[in-house]
Amino acid sequence: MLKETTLNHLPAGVQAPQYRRAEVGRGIVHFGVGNFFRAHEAWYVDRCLALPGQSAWGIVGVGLNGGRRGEAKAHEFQQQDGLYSLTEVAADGARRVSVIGAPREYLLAPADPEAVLRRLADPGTRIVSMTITEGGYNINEKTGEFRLDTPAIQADLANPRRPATVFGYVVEGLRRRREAGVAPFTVLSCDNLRSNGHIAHTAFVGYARALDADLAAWINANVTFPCSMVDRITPGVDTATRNALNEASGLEDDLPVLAEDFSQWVLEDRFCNGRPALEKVGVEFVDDVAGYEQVKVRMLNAGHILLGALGLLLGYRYAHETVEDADLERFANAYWTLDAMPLIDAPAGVDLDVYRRRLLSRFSNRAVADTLLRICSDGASKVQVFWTDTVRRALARGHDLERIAFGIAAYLEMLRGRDERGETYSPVEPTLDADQLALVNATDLAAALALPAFDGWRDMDTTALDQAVVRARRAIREHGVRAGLPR
Ligand code: CS2
Repeated sequence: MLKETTLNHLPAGVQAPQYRRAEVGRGIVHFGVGNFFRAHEAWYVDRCLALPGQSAWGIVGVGLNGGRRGEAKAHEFQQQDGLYSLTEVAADGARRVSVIGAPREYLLAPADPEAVLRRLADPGTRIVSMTITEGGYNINEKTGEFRLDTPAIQADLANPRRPATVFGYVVEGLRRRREAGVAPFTVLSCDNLRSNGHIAHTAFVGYARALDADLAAWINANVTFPCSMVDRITPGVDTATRNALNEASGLEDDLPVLAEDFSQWVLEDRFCNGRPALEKVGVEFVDDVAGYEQVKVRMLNAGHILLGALGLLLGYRYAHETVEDADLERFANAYWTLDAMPLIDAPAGVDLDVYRRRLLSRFSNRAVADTLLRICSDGASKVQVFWTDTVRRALARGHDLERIAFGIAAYLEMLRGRDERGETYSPVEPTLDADQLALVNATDLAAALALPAFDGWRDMDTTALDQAVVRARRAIREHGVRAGLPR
């Protein structure tokens, strides 16, 4: 088993943490210790820890979900002393395996909420980062405001000293710091959102305001919420993948992570209480992240869900299969070059066509074996986040809507859970209830356009778009995806 005590005899070819773990502090608390965080932020921080003067920046991981799964995950982390292996694979199959030691501790919030609050209030905690998914910020897309009316937020507002949501925890942690005269921490969103720092600001200050106006004003004045663009394709790890990874590495790791060799992190340098020397390990610090994030979200993420929906309908299950299909590759290229790229304000020095070509090569990485069901999971939130700007600009400029409509149609048809070969699969849509999901099977093919996924452009005149979506859905049903693809 991978543990602190086995670090001295790792199999050949596996790199151990390059620092003394016992000396590593707990400067960062992270909510949402999923595979992406473990392949991205934790990997950057891990390399920082090997540099002189950086030992304060170890990570405390926090899991918010209890239940059997949450408990099992916490148990695995605790058993392995927070250690896990990361396998990075290139498109040509070359791989590198390292043991990541940056996460020093894992706290399961429902099991011990006070331990999490103590950690948040501790002066040693100087950054609170999070990967809580695109849909996790509880923002009403129509108003842009934090939603106070959900049961989870209502419960935290009614009992703010015993919170259960990330908003409740972070704001209670900040309240304790303010009361104790301790400087606040930076709140760092690492989710794929438009202006993720601003959205995090809206969310946390919005929650605090509903609780205590003075505290909200203090947070507003003293806490920083840097924007960031995060990027690394990190597939899910099922039992078969876990076994294959362990077989290849020679490790006995219950929590291995797999990722592509590419990684990018662009950050605004606004940290109110210090930060690790991330610039020394490849993180780019810029004044304005917006352009980088437009490129990433509207090209990679939007392309992902587009190819994901079309691919699932055609009977594919993996990302690389979609770009190996000449029709889908052509369609994705048309979407990027004709719809997405002309509307992106790319930062100086970023060549969108180079970016597009690199995307195709990244998507073709077979060793990553990224599943289309993962890519499309929570599509209702992703469509909203990844497509809204492109759709709004296209509507405003009277731009050709065919490909966009076809993408929306494919997403809706995909939700029906049956591919063109008649095989079924189970789309993962945690935010949609049964009535909403039933809309995709309604006889009225426009009915599903009422889903919140499309709220981002509902205030505009969408008649032409809606009609094109209905036509595309009919074409997909009658002639199949391939025949229906806009030329
Ligand atoms: C994917 C992302 O699930 C998705 O929406 O597009 O997880 C994607 O793999 C990452 O954003 C890559 O950085």
